[in-house]
Amino acid sequence: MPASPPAPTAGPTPAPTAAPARRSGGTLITVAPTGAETAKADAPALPVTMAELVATAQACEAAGAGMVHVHIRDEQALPSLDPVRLRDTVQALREQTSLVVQLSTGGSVRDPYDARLAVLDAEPDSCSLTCGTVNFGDDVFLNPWPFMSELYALTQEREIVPEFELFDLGQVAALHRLLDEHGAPYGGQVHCDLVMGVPGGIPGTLDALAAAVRALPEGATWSATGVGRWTLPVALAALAAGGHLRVGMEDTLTFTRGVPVRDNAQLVERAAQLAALADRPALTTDDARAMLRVKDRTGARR
Ligand code: KMH
Ligand code: ZN
Repeated sequence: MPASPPAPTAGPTPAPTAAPARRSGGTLITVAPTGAETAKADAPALPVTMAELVATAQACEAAGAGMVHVHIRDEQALPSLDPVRLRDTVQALREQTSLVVQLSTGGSVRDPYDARLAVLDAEPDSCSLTCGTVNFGDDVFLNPWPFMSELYALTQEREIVPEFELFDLGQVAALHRLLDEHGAPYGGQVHCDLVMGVPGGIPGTLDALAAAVRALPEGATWSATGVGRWTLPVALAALAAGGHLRVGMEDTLTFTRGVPVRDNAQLVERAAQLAALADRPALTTDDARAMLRVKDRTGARR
């Protein structure tokens, strides 16, 4: 657990500065293949072993993914933040794919803060950083200011690019506070992911997406993720607004109404098709690295 909370400050009220991103350029497709919420028994295609995760990542890279957002599981396929397993996972993904490797620091709603901070010891290219506490179905996903603040400072120290996960509009204000108090992220590019449609968070509507995008810091890049039935509406709205896409079995298990997802690559293939239709085809992994300005860890790659 990080140090006790500082005295509340008034905090800067963010002016809505970010114009919707231009429609030019390609589309970063991030795949979130596993998550922490779904049981393997309920979704047999969910990648839970290292071999399954690497095979999924390879198939998703071939289908157009540029980055992989990783949650790992233990021997019983339960969510895990085991440090050795995390490090081995990063290494395996680096050796066997070219994807930008992003580790989740959100973990599951039951993971303690110290284990979530220790995720950075595995030296990923990127990590998720959720900008506030949010109701999460019947649970609460805890991200109090001291934790966020400590995690952000650690990303700067370790030269890891954070992806700011925004589950609600108020979290955009907390993102501005992070940037105001700690400065720019490693690499200088602020990259966000709007996670829309979580029960308790921001809905996956066009109005909500537009409001969130308007409030982002100037120059920020962003992707959007629609959970469950919000997957397609959010993807289409994000492309229309110049954003990037995150898809995967972490966020949806249904391909179309009543039809279960075959596997993660199927979701990436569809995202790549939508991006191509929008005349913003999927970015290569090299382009994804350049866009996110991740550290060159070539020495640690193949
Ligand atoms: N599993 C959720 C409680 C993240 O990866 O950073 C949190 C989550 C966000 O998935
Ligand atoms: Zn996640």
